[in-house]
Amino acid sequence: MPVPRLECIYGDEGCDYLYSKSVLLKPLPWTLSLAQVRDRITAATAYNFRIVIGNQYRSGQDSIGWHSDNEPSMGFNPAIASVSLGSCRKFQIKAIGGRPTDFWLEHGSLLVMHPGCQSTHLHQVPKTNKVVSTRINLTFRPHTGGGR
Ligand SMILES: O=C(O)CCC(=O)C(=O)O
Repeated sequence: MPVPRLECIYGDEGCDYLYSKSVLLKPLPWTLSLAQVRDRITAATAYNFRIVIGNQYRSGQDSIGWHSDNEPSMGFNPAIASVSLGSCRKFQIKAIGGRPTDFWLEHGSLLVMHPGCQSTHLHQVPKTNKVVSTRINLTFRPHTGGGR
């Protein structure tokens, strides 16, 4: 089933990422630029990351629906750091069963979802009818190998 965005993955060798029980992403090796961004986020947060998933939202009709990032391969209660580039898009987060809070993720912003967040909250980037050009989002994630 195609997703309404383009996606890619870079990371450590062997850190395959399975999501929705059906989509298997196999990482390309870290590029110098991605490794530099990763290391700056680690220096700022003290979290370590082994993969980065890139999403490209080509227009307002590209999106990601409500979900939590709780794939077993990231281990229990992962910390996830999210960098946004390009167009500003609305990011919504809500406690499970709760009401959403909106954040506007601007070019160059860093959003950190600390351990525990994926167990208690869902997040999404909804579609918009506003004219927006490309946005790229990079989510830096751990990988413990669990579940695969
Ligand atoms: O594009 C974003 O800001 C969120 C991406 C996301 O939720 C994900 O990759 O799981």
